[in-house]
Amino acid sequence: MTAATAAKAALRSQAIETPSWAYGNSGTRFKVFTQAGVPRSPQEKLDDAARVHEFTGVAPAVALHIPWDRVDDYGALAAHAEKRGLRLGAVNSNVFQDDDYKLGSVTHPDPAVRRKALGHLLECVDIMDATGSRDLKLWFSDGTNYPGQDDIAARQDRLAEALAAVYERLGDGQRMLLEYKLFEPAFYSMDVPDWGTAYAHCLELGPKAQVVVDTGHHAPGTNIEFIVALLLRAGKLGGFDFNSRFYADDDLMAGAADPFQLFRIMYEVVRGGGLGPDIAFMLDQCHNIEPKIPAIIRSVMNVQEATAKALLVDRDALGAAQAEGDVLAAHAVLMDAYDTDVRPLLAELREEMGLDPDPLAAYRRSGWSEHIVAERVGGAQAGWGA
Ligand SMILES: [Mn+2]
Repeated sequence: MTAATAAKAALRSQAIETPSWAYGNSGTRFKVFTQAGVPRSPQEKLDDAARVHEFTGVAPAVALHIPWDRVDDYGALAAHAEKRGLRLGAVNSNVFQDDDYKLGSVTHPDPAVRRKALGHLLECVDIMDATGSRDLKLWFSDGTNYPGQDDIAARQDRLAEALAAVYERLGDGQRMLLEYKLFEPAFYSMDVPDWGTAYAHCLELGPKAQVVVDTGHHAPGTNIEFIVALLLRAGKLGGFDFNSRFYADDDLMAGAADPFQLFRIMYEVVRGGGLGPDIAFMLDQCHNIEPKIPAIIRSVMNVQEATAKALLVDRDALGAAQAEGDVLAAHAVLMDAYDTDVRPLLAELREEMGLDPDPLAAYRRSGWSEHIVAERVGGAQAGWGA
């Protein structure tokens, strides 16, 4: 098998999960901009996600966010997805938008607030039972703004207690993915600021607890691929939230700001044998100023391109150069793969999959964008409600 054939086989089975919230309105803390044709319901978000999958062939799952995607009948929502060739992916919890959570959720000093937050997390597992979702994604906005505001270690104890209660509730085949974030909304201390904190909690919990790496949640200059390699080696990498950042948690399109970094991350994934179903390849982005569906298609393609380049690294040549201590030759092997234009290979793959070689052009021609602008009139557009 040639390298290109092997790469295509791996790319064909890659599943990139798109986030329901990326289809809705979003913005910064200054302004949420609305767009015509934006979904008014979780069902309409799935209708849009189905277009992304239709034209890329590799985006079969959609992550939900509760309460933004709350419905009366989650089984019916799963059926709605299935009818469109999709499945419901990770359930994302939200314990950051109620007034009660001003000082934290599961780490709040008041036990009543902690109980409320835990109740929401357990509700998310109930929803997973109904949707057939495998992963519960936990991100906590919890933290403090001022030294002395609360007891740092006590907050870790409260966090551990809540995580243990959720872990206990997980069914067979279900997992919890713990996300970390360096700062924001808390500015002095976040309760899960980094991979090490997430890893320590997941290690204590057991095999169903895994770390999720959101590429936008690190300090500038952080070597994210090192974290990926380390977590993979420890069997604790549960998934990714892909997005791009220039300065903070910008949530821009994956691969837009630093495609070389995305390639380096995907190389560690390939090298560590992580390109399978055990790792969730999710997008976590907001499209504030650009049209949403084509932006998501473009992001999926960017992840595919980085993956293709990572698959083309000549591992034998790299290993030989590394063993000989030939610094420049080893670096050249990696760069040769990165510098390869993989767009023809991906176009070929799409044609083999019965797809248009150019997903963005095919989407434009489909008329879906005009259709939703004409059809989705009235009602309340979905958004993250900030
Ligand atoms: Mn995230």
